Amino acid sequence: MVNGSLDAHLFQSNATILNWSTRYQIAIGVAGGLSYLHQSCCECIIHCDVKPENILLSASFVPKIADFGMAAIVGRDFSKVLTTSRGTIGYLAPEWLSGVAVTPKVDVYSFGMVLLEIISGRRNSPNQVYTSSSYHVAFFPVRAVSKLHEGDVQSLVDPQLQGDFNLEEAERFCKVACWCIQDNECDRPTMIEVVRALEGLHGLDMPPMPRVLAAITECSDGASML
Ligand SMILES: *[C@@H]1O[C@H](CO)[C@@H](O)[C@H](O)[C@H]1NC(C)=O
Ligand SMILES: *[C@@H]1O[C@H](CO)[C@@H](O)[C@H](O)[C@H]1NC(C)=O
Ligand SMILES: CC(=O)N[C@H]1CO[C@H](CO)[C@@H](O)[C@@H]1O
Repeated sequence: MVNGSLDAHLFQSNATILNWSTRYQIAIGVAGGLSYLHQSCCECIIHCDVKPENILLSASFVPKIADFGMAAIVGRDFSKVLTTSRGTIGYLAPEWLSGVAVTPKVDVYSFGMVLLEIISGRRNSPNQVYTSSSYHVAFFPVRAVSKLHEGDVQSLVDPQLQGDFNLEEAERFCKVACWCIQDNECDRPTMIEVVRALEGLHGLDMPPMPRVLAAITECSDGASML
């Protein structure tokens, strides 16, 4: 894949900036690929390590999901319990830590995290923000849910695009991403629903704030700040 992996294009300062229509195409392409793995093959395949490093780009920026080293083939009843958690910190669904059977919804969670990174052009990793009296943790996914509720998705989009993006699509993408990263897998859409929602064919309600993520931003003095 001549254009390398998505992380290089999103996060490296020397890379050419991906324009909005390319980001749109990449997001829909990856969602379609995961939807195929989950629902169209004979067995359900869970990738288990969806992240920008594993999304390769062709010359015309068509995405391809790569690295199936952690993938799991599960039966249609999703009863298979994977004994060790697989994947990458920052993209891991909370149920990996609880020892329950994993379902394709772990990929939905990771996809939601990647989608936020496609929108913002930066890593979601939590940053400690110090002020004179205290510190708090700024975590982009939590900010994304708040801003979505405030109707201010504009401020979440990669500033390198200099405002050159489709706001309606950005709002749609942000809403989908925030549903994908819900704590409870039952609240997350399936990848087929994600594709339809990204394309604007399936409307979604306003997603609630995921509590597990919100807890990350709890302030040292007990107050929650953003
Ligand atoms: C950008 O920088 C990285 C290291 O930070 C390097 O590996 C890469 O080859 C550079 N890419 C271009 C297009 O110069
Ligand atoms: C976006 O970037 C792609 C790939 O570089 C290019 O083919 C396309 O014309 C660009 N679209 C716009 C609207 O600038
Ligand atoms: C940004 C970037 O690296 N674009 C390259 C994608 O691949 C095509 C085809 O090889 C190159 O022409 C671009 O420069």
